[in-house]
Amino acid sequence: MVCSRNFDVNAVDVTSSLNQLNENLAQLEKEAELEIASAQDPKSIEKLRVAFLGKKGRLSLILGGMGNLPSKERPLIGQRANLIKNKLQQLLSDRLNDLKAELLQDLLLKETIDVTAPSIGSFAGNRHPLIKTTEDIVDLFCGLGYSVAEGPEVENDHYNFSALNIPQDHPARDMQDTFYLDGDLLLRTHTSPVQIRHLEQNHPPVRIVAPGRVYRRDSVDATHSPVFHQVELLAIDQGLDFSHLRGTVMAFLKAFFGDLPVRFRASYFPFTEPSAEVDVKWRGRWLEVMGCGMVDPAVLEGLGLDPDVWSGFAAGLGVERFCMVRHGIDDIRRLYTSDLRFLEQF
Ligand code: 2U9
Repeated sequence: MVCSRNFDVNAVDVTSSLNQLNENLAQLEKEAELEIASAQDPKSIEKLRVAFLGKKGRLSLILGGMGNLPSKERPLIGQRANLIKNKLQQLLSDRLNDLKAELLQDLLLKETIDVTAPSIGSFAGNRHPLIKTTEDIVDLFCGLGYSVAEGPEVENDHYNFSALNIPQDHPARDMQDTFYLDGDLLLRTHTSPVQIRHLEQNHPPVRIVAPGRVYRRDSVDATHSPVFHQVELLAIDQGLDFSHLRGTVMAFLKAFFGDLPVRFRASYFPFTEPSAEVDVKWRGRWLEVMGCGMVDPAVLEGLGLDPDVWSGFAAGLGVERFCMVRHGIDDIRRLYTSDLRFLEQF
């Protein structure tokens, strides 16, 4: 008997190619699912995307085998491949989002601030001893009813010298002693110009204290610096005399140094008459701490104030000296070298 069944060899080939393709796709899907699920970081996700779905990835390789299929079978395989591709893309993207969320969570946990942890201390800055001393001095005068006045550090000849009755040939005007700038500008050698400017704007009675930086052409040594700080005070009223000056200076020195012996020595300044220098007895030695005097009538007249009606007293001190005495500092340069080991002590 002749076998009547027709056996189409080509049909067998097509079926096996189709099966093989479907099997490969199923295998790829399964493996990709497993590997995506076990990826541990975003980099691995990207590697998997390239390995499975990239141009030269496994899906493309499998689809390359579609060439063996008759054209009517291709759309079916193509559709299935697309479904798998979309599914894997979704899985990759979901896993990536999960991993990113986990990373963020880890980071947040790591960066959590334990508000109950003990402090490591604060590194707040400190006021410079010169500033503290200036503030203390100014505060004491404010307690006596004085107000603070300030003015420019770059001055002119009139406010720094002429208005203060300092003659043309006075040594302070010398190039050796004053820092001159262009024209008749200069760096103020004392804060007295502040009081002159204040009196131009304010009619007496006046009680002001003028703190600030001043400049003199001194060479640097243990007690001199070309830049230093002054506090000056000025009181103008009717009926002020030397007893008011003395009482004010004594009250201030007592408040600053405590109960120390104080002496007044006659002296000379062009802007005060009479003038005095004041010493305190500090650790067994007389120490000069300030100068003072009754405002010279020539200065009052220059400001349009009648010396028969108005009188006043003034005083000036160097803050560095006060600061050094108070803290036992032996060299003025220590106050300017910004050495933290020194500054942190105050
Ligand atoms: C006006 C009138 C008078 C200010 C004064 C001193 C005395 C004085 C020195 C102290 C140490 C300067 O830093 S120092 O070298 N100062 O001795 N200063 S009376 O007299 C004035 C100020 C303004 C209108």
